[in-house]
Amino acid sequence: MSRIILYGFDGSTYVRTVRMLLAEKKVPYEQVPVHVLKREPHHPEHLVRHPFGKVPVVDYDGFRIIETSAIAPFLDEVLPGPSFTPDNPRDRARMHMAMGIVDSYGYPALIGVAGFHLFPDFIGGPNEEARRQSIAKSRLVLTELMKLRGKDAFLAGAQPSLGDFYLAPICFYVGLTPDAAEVFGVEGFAAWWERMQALPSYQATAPQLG
Ligand SMILES: N[C@@H](CCC(=O)N[C@@H](CS)C(=O)NCC(=O)O)C(=O)O
Repeated sequence: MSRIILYGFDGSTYVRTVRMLLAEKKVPYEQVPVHVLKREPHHPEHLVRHPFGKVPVVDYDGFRIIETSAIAPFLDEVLPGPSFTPDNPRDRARMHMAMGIVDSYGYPALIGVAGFHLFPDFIGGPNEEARRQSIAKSRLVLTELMKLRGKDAFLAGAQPSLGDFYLAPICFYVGLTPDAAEVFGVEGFAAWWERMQALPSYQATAPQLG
């Protein structure tokens, strides 16, 4: 059996993306809880692993991988169990669109909303104008992702994919804030969110708060 070491603490949304995938694959792994709010990704020993000071990082039998967009597809391909990458090229493109949208626009906007309420020190203090902009951008992101989903149960088809594992951990934090109803009040979101929260891999990877 391969040895997998995951660097990153449970509170990280990108780390949870990888943890959800590993939970779905039912594969054991070791975890080194590099803590983002304690700024541990910027400590010298972690910068050796990830020169840009981020988590997750994965070692797979000594092969080091950084960036979730590389880690998740790699693990999905090499590990046994069901695949979370659609076979069909169009659905696969939808999955990659979802991952790209979350990475480029969704994460900053949604974490902007969550950070305003939950980690104001980490994001540089509460800023009401930034909060309003983050809410508007978050709604745009979720609206477009739900259009991408269309009539399917999940973002790229009838089954969950890596795209869903990207989005759900970030929504978790927004769901803890007083802005959740406004951010989540876009067409189609509620049904998707209910399905995601029911997944055992989502439930098994909830971060311990406090
Ligand atoms: N592009 C990276 C982004 C990962 C990322 O932003 N991770 C956050 C935690 S969710 C982090 O490490 N932040 C540390 C920091 O910015 O100081 C990836 O896809 O893995």
